[in-house]
Amino acid sequence: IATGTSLGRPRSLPALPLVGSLLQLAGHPQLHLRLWRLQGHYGSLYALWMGSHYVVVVNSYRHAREVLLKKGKDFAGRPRTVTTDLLSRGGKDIAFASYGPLWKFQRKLVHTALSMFGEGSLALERIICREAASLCETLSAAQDMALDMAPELTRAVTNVVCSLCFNSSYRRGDPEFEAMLEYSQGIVDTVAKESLVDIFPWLQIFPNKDLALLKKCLQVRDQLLQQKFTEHKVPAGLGQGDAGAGVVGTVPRTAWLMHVLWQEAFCGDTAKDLMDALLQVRLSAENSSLPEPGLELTDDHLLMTVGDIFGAGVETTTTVLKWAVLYLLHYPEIQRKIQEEMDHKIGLVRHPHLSDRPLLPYLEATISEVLRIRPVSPLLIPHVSLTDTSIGEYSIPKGARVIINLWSVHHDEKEWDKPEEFNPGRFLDERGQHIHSPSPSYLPFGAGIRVCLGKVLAKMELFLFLAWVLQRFTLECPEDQPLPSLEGKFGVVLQVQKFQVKARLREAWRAAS
Ligand code: HEM
Ligand code: PLO
Repeated sequence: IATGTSLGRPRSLPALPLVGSLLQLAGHPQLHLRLWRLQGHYGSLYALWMGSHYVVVVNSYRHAREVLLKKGKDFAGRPRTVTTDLLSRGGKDIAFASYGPLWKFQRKLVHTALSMFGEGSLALERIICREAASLCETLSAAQDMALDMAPELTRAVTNVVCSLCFNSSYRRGDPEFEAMLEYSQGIVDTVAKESLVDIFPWLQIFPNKDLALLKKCLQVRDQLLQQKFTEHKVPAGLGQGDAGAGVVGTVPRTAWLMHVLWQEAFCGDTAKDLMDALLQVRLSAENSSLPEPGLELTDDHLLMTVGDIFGAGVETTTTVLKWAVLYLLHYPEIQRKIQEEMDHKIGLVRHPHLSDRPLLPYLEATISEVLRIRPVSPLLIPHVSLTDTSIGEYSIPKGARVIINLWSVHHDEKEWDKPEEFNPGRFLDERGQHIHSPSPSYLPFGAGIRVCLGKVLAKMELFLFLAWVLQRFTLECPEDQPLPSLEGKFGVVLQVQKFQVKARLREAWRAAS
C-alpha cells in the first residue's frame, strides 16, 4: 500500500469463483443505472469482480476528482479488453491505449493539430457553418413532414471531422457515407459493453454474435481508413526537408518533433488535414538522423489515431445533438426561450457566429444541462491504476480497473437540486447572464490527463448547429406520435432511441426573409 498506513479495501459485492460479481450485474442492460443504484447498499465507493478483474466503482465527485485530477497519473492506464483491442489493433490509438511515451506523443500531436487546424480558427467555423447551412436546407425541404433527424445530424457532424481529418466531405445519399453509418452503429452496439467476451476472453473460441458483428464492421471501417490513408501517403520528396538536424542535440526529442510538426506540417502549408500532418511528422522523424526509440509511429498507429478522432468526433457530438433535440421536443417553453434570446441578441438578418456565444447564455446553459442530464459517456472509459495507490480512505492495488460513474456524479442529490429535472436555468446566475456550474460535480468531458481531446471542437459544433437550426425552425413532435422516451440505451456512448421530428419554419424567419 503506497501510503504506508493500513488502509482497507473498498467494500466488495459478493463474488463467486470464475464469474465474480456477474450475478448482481447480469440482466441489467443499463449498467450505469445498476452501478448507481448499488450505492444504496454498498456506499458510493465499492468494488466488484468481473471474472478475474478487480473493479472499483466511483460514484461521487470527491473520489472522481481524486482519481482524475489529484492522482491522475496513478490512474492513467486503460484496461485491455477483447473488443477494444480489436477496435484499436491492440491499443495503438489514443483512447484505448494505456499510458506510455507513445500514447503521450500521439495525444500531443493530435492536440497540436486540432488547436492549429481549427479550434478557435475561422477556418473551422466556416466548415461548421457550411454544414449547418446544408442541414437547414435539408430541413426546409422536409417542411412539416415527420423526419428522422439522426442521419442528417450525423452527416453534418461527419462532414466537419471528415474535413478536419481527410479534407473531404459527403453528399446526401453517398454510398460511402451510408456504409459508414452502418458500420459505426455496429461498432457502437458491440464495443466495450463489458460483454461476456471481455470478462472471459477464452469465450472467443466459441461463436459469438456480437464479436462477429464487430469484426465485420471493423473490416468495413478499416477498408475505408486504409483507402483514405493511401490517398494521403505523402508523395516522395515532400516533407523531407532538413528541419531540425541541428536542433536535435539541444532540445528534448519530443519537443523537437513537435517543432518539426509545427514547421513542416502547419506553417509549410503542405498539410491540408490531420492525416497529412501525421504522415509528415512521421516522415520528418524517420528522416532525422536519430530516430527516437519507443516513439516509432507505425502505419497502424496513424490509422488508429485518425480512426479515434473520426469515431469520437462523429458519435459523441451527434449523440449530444440528438439528446438536445429530444429535450427541446419535451420542453417547448425552453426552446421558445432560446429563440427569444436569439431574436433579441442576433435577430433574423444574419447568421449566428461563434463570437455570439457570450450573447446567448441561455442556449449555452441548455447545452450544459443536456451534457449533465444525459452524459454521452456515462462510465467514461475505464481507467487502470498503474501503481498501488488509494482513493479516499481505501487502498487500491496496482492493476485495478476504475470505473467513474458519471451518471452518479451528475445525478447526486447532495450536489444537484432535483437532478432528474431538465432545467438549464441552474447553470445561470441570478440575472440569467453568466454561465456557471452550481456544483463542481460536473465532468461531461472527464478531467485530468485523460480529459477529452475534442472538448473545444465539440462545444463549437454544438453551439453553432443548435443556433443555426433554432434561428430558423421550431422543432416539434409530430401530432400523431407520442413524445419519444427520454431513456437512454447504455453502450460505449449513451444512445438515444430513434424518434421523429417536425421542423417547422418559424413565422418570424419567413417574414424576415
Ligand atoms: C475521451 C466526452 C467529443 C476525442 C473522452 C472521455 C469523455 C469524453 C468523457 C473520457 C475521459 C476519461 O476516460 O477519463 C466527450 C463528449 C463529447 C466528446 C461529451 C461531445 C460533446 C469528442 C470529439 C473528439 C473526442 C469531437 C475528437 C475530435 C476524444 C479522445 C478521447 C476522448 C481521443 C480519449 C482521450 C484519452 O484517452 O487520452 N471524451 N467527448 N471527443 N475524447 Fe471525447
Ligand atoms: C465510435 C464508433 C466508431 O466507429 C469507433 C469509435 C472510436 C472512438 C470512440 C468511439 C467509437 C465512441 C466514443 C469514444 C471514442 C473515443 C472517446 C469517446 C469512446 C467506439 C468517449 C466518449 O469516451
